[in-house]
Amino acid sequence: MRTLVNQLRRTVARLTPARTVLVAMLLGPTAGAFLAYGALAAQEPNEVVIDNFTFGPKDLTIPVGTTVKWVNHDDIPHTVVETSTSRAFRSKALDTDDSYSFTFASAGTFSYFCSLHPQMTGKIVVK
Ligand SMILES: [Cu+2]
Repeated sequence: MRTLVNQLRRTVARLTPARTVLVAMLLGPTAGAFLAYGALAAQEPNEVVIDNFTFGPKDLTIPVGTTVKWVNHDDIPHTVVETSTSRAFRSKALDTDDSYSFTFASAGTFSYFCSLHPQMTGKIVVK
């Protein structure tokens, strides 16, 4: 089922959101629900979505060498800044739908926060 959903997602990725909803309705309730979900909440592996002042997933565990991508879905800017004084990574202010990517070349635990809203925190564990 997952593979089917992914295939549908790839097909749907070329359509506009309005058309996706139309296709979803034509396909019937079950497939349509999956498709609509995919269109609205498509999230890649190793992607952290910023939504409603929250990093999601808040904690992410990845192998060494993985690139993590943060995407801002809020309508106000956010940043992604590693907490330690070495600031292993630090994004600029991300506007709506802007993204920031960082490749983790070494193992460790990397806590981060949004420098504009320091109560927003997350963690990447690299193994
Ligand atoms: Cu923020």
